[in-house]
Amino acid sequence: MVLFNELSEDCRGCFLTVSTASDRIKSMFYHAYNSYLDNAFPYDELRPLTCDGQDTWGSFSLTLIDALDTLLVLGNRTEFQRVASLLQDTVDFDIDVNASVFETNIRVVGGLLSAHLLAGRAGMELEPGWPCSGPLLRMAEDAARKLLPAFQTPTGMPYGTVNLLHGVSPTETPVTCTAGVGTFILEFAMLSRLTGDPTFENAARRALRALWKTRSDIGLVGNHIDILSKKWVAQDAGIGAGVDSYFEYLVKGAIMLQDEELLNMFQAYDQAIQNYTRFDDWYLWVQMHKGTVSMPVFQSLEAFWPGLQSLLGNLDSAVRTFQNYYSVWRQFGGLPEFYSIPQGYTVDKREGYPLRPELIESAMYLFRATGDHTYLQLGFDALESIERIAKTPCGYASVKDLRDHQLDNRMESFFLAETIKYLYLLFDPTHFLHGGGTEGDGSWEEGGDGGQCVLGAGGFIFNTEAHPLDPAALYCCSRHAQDHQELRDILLSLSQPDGRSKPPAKQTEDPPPNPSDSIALKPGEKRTPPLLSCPVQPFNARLSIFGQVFTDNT
Ligand code: DMJ
Repeated sequence: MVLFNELSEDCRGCFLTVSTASDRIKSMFYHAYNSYLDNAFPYDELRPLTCDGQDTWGSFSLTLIDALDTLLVLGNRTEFQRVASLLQDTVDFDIDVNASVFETNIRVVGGLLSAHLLAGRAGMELEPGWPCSGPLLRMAEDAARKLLPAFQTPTGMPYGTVNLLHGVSPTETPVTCTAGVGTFILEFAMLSRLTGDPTFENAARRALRALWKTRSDIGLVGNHIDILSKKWVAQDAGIGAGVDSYFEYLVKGAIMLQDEELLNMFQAYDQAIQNYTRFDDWYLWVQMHKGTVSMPVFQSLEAFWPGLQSLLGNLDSAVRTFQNYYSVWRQFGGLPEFYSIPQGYTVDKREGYPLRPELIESAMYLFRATGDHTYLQLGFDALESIERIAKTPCGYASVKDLRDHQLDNRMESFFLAETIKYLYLLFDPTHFLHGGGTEGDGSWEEGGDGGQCVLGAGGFIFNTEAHPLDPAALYCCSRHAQDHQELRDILLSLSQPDGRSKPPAKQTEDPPPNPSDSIALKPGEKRTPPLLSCPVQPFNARLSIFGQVFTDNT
């Protein structure tokens, strides 16, 4: 919670509002959540105007899966426990449903993985060996396995849709959006490291590398690609719809996995994006081969970009871009899906605001990085607008048109997974998800086979559906640690001057290495700098972390 003495003079008048913001956000959550449970469960989504439910992205009680970790974020451990058990009893992925590979991954696999990793903190009874095993992990793995047939293509780039029972339909279109190819590495790498099955991470990496090779001579990617022929079908390059989370996952994948390859990819893209698409701190759409402007439009999905830039330390431009986007919010009391920059107005048939989180997400990162109360103000504005425009007796409805406040009969699951979560976290800068461990609430747990790792002691990485993943979990499971040791042995043997290989480690005698062993120097061994390093920073600067503190030592 933000304290009174932390507020600037001009914001002290709003102290009362600040102090009650968290309560208001909780009420918002429970109004939406209880309405879903009472009227829509087990359907995917609540229809807030007719007060009933509908299946949308599958048929797996999507809103409940997506909302599960938000319950814990708001401190409701008992309901988290109840729902985690309920989902185990009721959700079945063996269903004859055509599902979006992308949406199922970010909402279902991401939601279950995150809940699995938070289960200890939520007071659930843990299986021996957690987090390397557990019922929610098995569910996440089960769901992800249903997606794997989509990746079995000659290029490694996935189809956009898969039937959960029968695999990819022979008549399935090979055209996938860019984000649909490149938004898997966070969930799939975590899943591989926890389960010991490298298939998921390999599939995600293969798709990323294939996509990278298709960039144009000027370094841009388009919007939709034929994953069989590798031809770009939609050649608009930008940072919004169809592309957004591809860039997000390169940055967050680089941070979570300490992966230089992903960071290099993003930095090359970022240079091209800044050169060709950025004008006055807006980002336009351009033709991917020529760099000529194809659409001078800002899309609400692009509003994640200032937050992402802040993770890289590009604060000045992030702040200026946020101001542009916030001016649009103030003009309409929400972000229209499309906004024509030259006309300063909405675009025909794109006047809606389906309660998206992106601007609030950026505000959360930028408040953490700067402490500037502008970002809290955006939080107040969002709270007021959503209550005033979108609240119905039965939940919150997507705004069909921000000009006249007509509503749509839909409440997307990301409203509970993301919008409310980021809003809550914006007003609670000491929440464990911002830093955790001794600097946060002092609570962390040991996990892994034989208690090999410490969870919850550092920062979390949010997947694109705002499901927090604990990077420490990557090093918990011996099946992964053992692979790591074997790889290390091979590399060491290759580096022997006479090419002699060392005998492989005897597994019966050599237990899997403790993660901390892997960074201990052996006699005569020389320390090489890590690819990415995070020097210690005062807690307040931690979120800019990833920005100011992340240094590329290569
Ligand atoms: C969410 O499902 C995710 O944030 C995704 O990356 C983009 N669209 C919605 C929220 O707007």
